[in-house]
Amino acid sequence: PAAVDTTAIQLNQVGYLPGGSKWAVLRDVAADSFSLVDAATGREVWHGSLGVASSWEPAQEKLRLADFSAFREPGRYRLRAAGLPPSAPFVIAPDAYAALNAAALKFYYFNRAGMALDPAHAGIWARPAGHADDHVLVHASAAGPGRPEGTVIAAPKGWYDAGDYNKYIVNSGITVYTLLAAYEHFPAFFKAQNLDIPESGNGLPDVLNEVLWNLEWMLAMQDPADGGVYHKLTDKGFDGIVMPHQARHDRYVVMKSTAATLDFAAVMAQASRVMAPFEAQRPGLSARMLAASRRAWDWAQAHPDVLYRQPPDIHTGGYEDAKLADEFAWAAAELYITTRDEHYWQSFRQIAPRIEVPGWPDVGALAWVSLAQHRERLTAAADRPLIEAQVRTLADSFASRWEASPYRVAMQTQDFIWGSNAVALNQALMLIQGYRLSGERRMLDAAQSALDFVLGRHPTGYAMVTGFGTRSPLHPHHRPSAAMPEQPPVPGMIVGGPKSGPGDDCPTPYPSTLPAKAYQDNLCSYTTNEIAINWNAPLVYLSAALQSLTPD
Ligand code: 9MR
Repeated sequence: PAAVDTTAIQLNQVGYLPGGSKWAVLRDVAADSFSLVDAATGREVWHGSLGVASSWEPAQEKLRLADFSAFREPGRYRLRAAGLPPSAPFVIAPDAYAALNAAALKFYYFNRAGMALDPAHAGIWARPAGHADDHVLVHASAAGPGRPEGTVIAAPKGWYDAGDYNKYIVNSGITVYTLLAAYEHFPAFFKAQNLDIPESGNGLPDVLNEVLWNLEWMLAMQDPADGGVYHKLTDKGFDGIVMPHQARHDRYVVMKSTAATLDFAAVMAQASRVMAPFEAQRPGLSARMLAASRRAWDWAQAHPDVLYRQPPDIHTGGYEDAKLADEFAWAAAELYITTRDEHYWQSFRQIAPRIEVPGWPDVGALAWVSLAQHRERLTAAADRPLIEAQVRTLADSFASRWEASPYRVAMQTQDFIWGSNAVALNQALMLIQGYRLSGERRMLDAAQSALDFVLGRHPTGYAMVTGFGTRSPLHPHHRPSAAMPEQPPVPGMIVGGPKSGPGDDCPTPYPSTLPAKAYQDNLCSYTTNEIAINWNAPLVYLSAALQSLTPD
């Protein structure tokens, strides 16, 4: 347990950028003012007034806000107010999120399937290779004329999805998209970054090196006979708490689904344009990705409504999505941007998906984000005002929620679903798009607040990323971390976060049933304390965005 009470004064336990907005939340405080003190000497460096008392519905605490945005001096500080224990220490630094970003990306290396993690790159988290996936069986549900049931295929590499050891195309889709979008939007930031992974220094930015590990697996998930894409590569059931190399059950590819095939089409089109300038490093790869994307698109046209249905003998994650219009629109948009072929624009325009916070079942926003990013290079058919208006309207709605929030976050009660931390981060991803289009400072500030939220300006008092902040999860639902109990958990992983509804996964009770407080740092809590590739990706995006966009 942390020596400081991180719930009395809730703030970003990692820190703030000098020119960024800086907020803290104080619980049950009688004083009307607060001060910032130097963490080493205790000397007061700044003081300010607290806002009026209010309550935030998802946490129901009596709280007051402290705004110290005007204080910009780099250093290490604590916040104090009469009657409360001092806050956790935090920094103000021009590179406040650089280490966080690198760790959040390096998590993907730690979650690689099919590779031994050597001590030179993995340090104390080194481990033998697991899941070579060079002998994968075609499940009955995936059988086709070219590949009857039991056919052996190879689909190596890829990332484990989460705390489990399975690999799912739908969740890989939004994850790869978000990481590639981070690179497309902030190339200078990533070109300067070295993650110290085995490929570092090979002429590709490390973010691309890492994403290629998963893209290569995804390519192997397409049936060469017809272009359809398997929904997942999985064991029949979840493994126990063992290291990857100790998990030796048979592996299967299960069903082809329209959602998986369209998500594949979207990210292969995107990856094709991202890889185009790297022909020298990876000859032919960009063209191969585009061809794979087109074939997947064509399969989905011929099979527009194949929903994933879990076969009775398969018990791992489902990623079942019954609403496919957004997947069609997203694939169409990415193919349009990459090929400039207007028939894909027409397909997108016919659907014009509703824009809402992105998530694995809701990918429509990803299409709008990509179109906005590439708006100057689209053909004449594209409706630029519509594209900009869609993105700005959603970002504006989150900024308005943030302004009206007693807690200064866009999050509301209904947002505390499974993976609430990633909901906050994906709202911020949309706020960043709004800021990039409009230059409206409140959108940047609202995005900053989402990062603050997951890093400790949170009713639980947790910085939700392993290894960061004063009080962070020590027992994430992550098999390799749990199977190495003598080590701290793998760093840089964001946990799912509190979730409304009865938490019945643990024998130990949740500390609260309130939506923003129903969280426990316990291995059993797969509903609130698991980690996942799709939750880390917007953390990578947002930390790079704030680091790149916040004025000095
Ligand atoms: O993130 C997924 C969440 O939206 C679903 O409600 C939940 C239950 O189906 O599954 C989550 O995804 C899990 C996946 O099915 C298996 N690997 C771990 C994922 C994170 O918990």
